[in-house]
Amino acid sequence: VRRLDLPILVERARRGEQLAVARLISLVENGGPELPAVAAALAPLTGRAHVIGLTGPPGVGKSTMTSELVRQLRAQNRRVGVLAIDPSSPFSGGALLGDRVRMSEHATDDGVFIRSMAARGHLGGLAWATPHALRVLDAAGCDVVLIETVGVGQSEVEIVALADTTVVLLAPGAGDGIQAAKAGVLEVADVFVVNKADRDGADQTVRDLRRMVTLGVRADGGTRGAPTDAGWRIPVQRTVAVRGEGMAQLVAVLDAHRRWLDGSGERERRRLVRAGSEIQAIALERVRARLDQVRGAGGVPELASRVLAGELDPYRAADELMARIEPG
Ligand SMILES: Nc1nc2c(ncn2[C@@H]2O[C@H](COP(=O)(O)OP(=O)(O)OP(=O)(O)O)[C@@H](O)[C@H]2O)c(=O)[nH]1
Ligand SMILES: [Mg+2]
Repeated sequence: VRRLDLPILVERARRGEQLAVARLISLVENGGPELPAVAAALAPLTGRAHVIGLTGPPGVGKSTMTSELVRQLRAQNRRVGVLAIDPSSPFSGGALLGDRVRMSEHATDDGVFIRSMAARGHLGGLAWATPHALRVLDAAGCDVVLIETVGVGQSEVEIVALADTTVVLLAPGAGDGIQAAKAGVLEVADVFVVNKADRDGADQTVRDLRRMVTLGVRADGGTRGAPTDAGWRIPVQRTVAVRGEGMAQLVAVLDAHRRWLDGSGERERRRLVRAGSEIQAIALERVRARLDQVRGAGGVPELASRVLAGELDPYRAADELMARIEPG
């Protein structure tokens, strides 16, 4: 992108032009030298979208639900963005193809912006690229942005931390619940959904989750909606996503959470935390790059051989390395 193209591109994206939105997301995803300029151009246009993360074990129905949520939100004439994070896990092989078929009914709707992002090949997963893509969709006037991730590891939990509202999907049966608990996704839930409620054991799973929520099984000191009267009571919604059942109720629950976030100041607090970690990540990346630039005497290989030779301990070596990048 030539320098002068950027304001035009951003203006087109702001008006909701699909091509401009896709182009901006590609730009930020590639992490090129335009990144700071793009971020600067988008910054004044963001902060409106309700970012909803959907996570849960493989096959629980996240993509089906995402598609159903899009349908519901479009019926209310809201502009919707979808980010599907492909974790390149062995579980999701071929899943994206099915998702494309499912999503194809929305493909010609100019009020829906769909993007798949591959986590593979990025150091540290997608954590750094996702906020950029979110800003593009936010600036494009999306009222809601849905992020779908498979809840099987730490990187998914990190991505979920980008959401205003985190929905954890489970299916009937203890196995899924235990799996989710192991992955740590239970602790980040603002809303529980028991999907596949057409299957046996749905009542039991709903009961288990409600009990868990009532007991306040939270690991983070309660700032993410502990079940107090003043806070947010984590709802447990039953759905049959394949039949669209429970979806209107789920949309109402999500809207209620957004209102609670705004009214309680919690949305502001979460956004501050998010902005802080993004600044920190960018700064750390810069420090790392500057450390890498120290070559020859005082560079890492040279310091390492001095540590091996017993001339230096690793702490003194780190001091010497840091001294080389200190300003002045
Ligand atoms: N019986 C039943 N099946 C469902 C329901 N929702 C989704 N499914 C089916 O479950 C399968 C997996 O659904 P997906 O939406 O692809 O699940 P996912 O969580 O996105 O899967 P991954 O992205 O691979 O983790 C599909 O065959 C769906 O048709 C439901 O409410 N009831
Ligand atoms: Mg999926």
